[in-house]
Amino acid sequence: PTKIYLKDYTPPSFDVTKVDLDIQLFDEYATVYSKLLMHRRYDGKLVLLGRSLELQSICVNGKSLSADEYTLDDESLTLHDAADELTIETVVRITPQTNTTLEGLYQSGQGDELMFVTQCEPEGFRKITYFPDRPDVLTEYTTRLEAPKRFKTLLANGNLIESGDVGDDRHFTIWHDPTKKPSYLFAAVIANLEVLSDSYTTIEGRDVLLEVYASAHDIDKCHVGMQALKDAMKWDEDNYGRAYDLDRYMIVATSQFNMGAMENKGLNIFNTSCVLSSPETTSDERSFNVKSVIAHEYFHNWTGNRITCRDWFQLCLKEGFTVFRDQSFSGDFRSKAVQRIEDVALLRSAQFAEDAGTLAHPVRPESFVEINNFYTMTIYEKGAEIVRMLANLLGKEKFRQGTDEYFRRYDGMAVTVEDFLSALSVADERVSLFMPWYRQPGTPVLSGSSRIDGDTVVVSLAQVTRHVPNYDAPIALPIPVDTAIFDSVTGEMLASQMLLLTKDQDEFVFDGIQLSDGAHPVVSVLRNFSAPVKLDFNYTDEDLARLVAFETEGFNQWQALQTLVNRWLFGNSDDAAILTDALKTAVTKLKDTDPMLAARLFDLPSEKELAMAYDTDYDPVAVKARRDKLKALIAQALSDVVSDWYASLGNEVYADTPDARGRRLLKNVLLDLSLTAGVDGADALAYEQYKNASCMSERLGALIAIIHHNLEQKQTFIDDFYSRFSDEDLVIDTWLAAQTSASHTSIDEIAGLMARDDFDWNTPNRVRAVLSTLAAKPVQLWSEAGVALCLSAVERLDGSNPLMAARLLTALARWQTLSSEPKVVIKQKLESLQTKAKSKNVLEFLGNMLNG
Ligand code: B3K
Ligand code: ZN
Repeated sequence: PTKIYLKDYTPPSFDVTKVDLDIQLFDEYATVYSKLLMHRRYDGKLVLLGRSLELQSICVNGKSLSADEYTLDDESLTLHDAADELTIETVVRITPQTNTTLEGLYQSGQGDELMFVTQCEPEGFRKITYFPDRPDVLTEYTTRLEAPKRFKTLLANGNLIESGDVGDDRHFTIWHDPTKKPSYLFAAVIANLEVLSDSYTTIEGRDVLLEVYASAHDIDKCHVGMQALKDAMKWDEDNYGRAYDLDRYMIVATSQFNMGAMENKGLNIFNTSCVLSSPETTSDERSFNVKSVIAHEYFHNWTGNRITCRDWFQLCLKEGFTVFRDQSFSGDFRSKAVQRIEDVALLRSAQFAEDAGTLAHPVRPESFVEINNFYTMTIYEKGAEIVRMLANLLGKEKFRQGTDEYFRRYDGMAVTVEDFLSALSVADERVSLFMPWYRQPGTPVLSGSSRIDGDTVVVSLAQVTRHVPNYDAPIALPIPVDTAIFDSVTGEMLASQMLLLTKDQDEFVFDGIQLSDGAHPVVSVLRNFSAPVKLDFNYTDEDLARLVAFETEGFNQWQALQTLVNRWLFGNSDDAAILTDALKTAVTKLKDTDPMLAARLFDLPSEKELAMAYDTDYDPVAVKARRDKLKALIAQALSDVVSDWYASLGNEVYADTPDARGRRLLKNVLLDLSLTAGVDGADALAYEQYKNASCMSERLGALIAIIHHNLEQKQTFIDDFYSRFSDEDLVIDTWLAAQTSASHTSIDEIAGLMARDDFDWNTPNRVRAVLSTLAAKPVQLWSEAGVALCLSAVERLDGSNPLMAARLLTALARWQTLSSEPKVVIKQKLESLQTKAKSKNVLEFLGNMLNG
């Protein structure tokens, strides 16, 4: 497969000033008429991109072209002699009914819920019509949709300008989008949906019609999403001064979708899993995720749509910034510390793994084979961390000054990461130091120590980043290290400062530290996880326990405990008293004031995250055993209080507040611990919680506990859950995941779940419910049968949905860290897949995995 390089970027030779589209849907195909007004900007050929299109006719300036006037291949249509101004009209036939790739225009759902939707980012528009399908070609779109009347919903971007009948059985709508946009933001929906409507008046006084479209069965699950949309609109006005710019904002829910959602201009298309929510069917975690994703897609309207990417190498320009924005938004709607804890836990378990494996790449890559393979944790989450470092370094006001400048300068343009940094530098010139963060792969390791000298505290810091093969030798990055000093006796904070390490190593001095009698300074570094690095600091265990007790910043309070946990997991001692005492004291204090943070204090790093510690001879069974042992020790140490704590949380009437969500989470954690400790009557508590559940979080928490602890009545509850929710696809996904996730569920049993009639390979949510859950269970995943199951799924999906196939394959990216015996077997399996796979997506990853 051919690689393309950032350094080869050239601007498009033609602009498209306007495009008129007419998409006519029939039972077995669709016909797409397109009229492009094009205008030459530079010398060069006129190339339109197209894939899987059947060209029926082409006219230039009203004259039909003969075959020798253009060249056609699988990917493009090239005009031999293009004038400087021209109108190109094409007619193509496509077959959305058989398009299983979920890119371009495709069929989703079945029966009453059958619909046709588009997914164009990054290169799906070329599967609809011939077009210069690249993000730096911005165009004004008018779209006519025509379909049988049984599809009552016909939507496209922008404003509805006309609708009517075509004969007795068919009808049409015409939409005009006044904002110029890249083709990847085009969207169309042909469906039979209900709509939930509302309105929002922007700070600029524009009345916006808000619509969420879903099937009749799901329309009552759209209220959480609608509220999230209104909250996001207000938040972007308050925090970034950004108001919405059209008269209409639509969200459409669809059940077959490759990712979470898509920010098409004025017409977002959402995976049902990221928009539907009701207390009975949706856990608190999923419901909060709905809010974050709705906000994310809304925020793209400014960071992505109005200011877009010049080329796909700049993907982090829109994704990193938008993730940072949605994280900040979400943190304003619950405990900020918990928000940060979750974001960091994801970064560590998924992005650090990427950076440590064969698929490591920079936040702004310099080459790729298949751009769809680069919608990664690195681009999104590490991209967000870079923006966060800048935001923290600049402080609220200066960061706002910088983003205002960014929006002022580049509105309506397709730009680069350099442009972004250059706008922010207006507020603080240190911004430009951060460019290497975008270029250099690998996670820096920050090590440090502190020492005291009279009333002076000296903090020494040093950094090192692994040399990722095929990249330049790593250089020192600017690392902001938010640091505070506490008095070990009183717990009082004596000093705090954002240090900026810009060299390989450096020392930072805090003068005039006034300690109380007999006290020593307790240094707390990397507060709020101020940089995406691995930290190794010379804390004593006793000082970590002190930080658990008195660190005022919730993230580092949690982190202090996590550091004790990690030390225990990688140490030889069986004594966990210092850790369990600190945990018990902190939870006692927090469980009433911040129950969600209290619940998170019980976190143990996931098995996947622990795997990161091994570059060779990784033994998943030993890692899991050590982790299970710690969990048992914690449960034992708290067994005298867990039942009381659980009881004190009582049975509440359902409420959707951060506090109530926190108490539900804490209840589930305590239930799990009671079962781990073997507390008398814990089984009965689980059964009771299931039966009396006021909402999905309580019911699912109980179900998971019942399954994971293999309780006697397990099957009864599994069956009950299934029959209660058999017509709720998303809940059945959860049901499959709950069973797959138990450590005692074998690969055979997992294969059994995949052999069920309702297991549908064309529905990514269903496939992920099982296989992404398996990916989080290293012991089974890395068994010979686990690898075989995973690779057979990749092979099967390689033809029908290469995006999903490649995504599943990433679960095996760190295969080289295993010991030599399994490695030999896996290598053979990967090589054998390499001879059979067809898609660029899978082949690019296999190439990296085998040679990287
Ligand atoms: N921009 C889309 C992702 C498109 C992925 C294409 N394979 C969703 C988002 O990040 O908001
Ligand atoms: Zn995004």
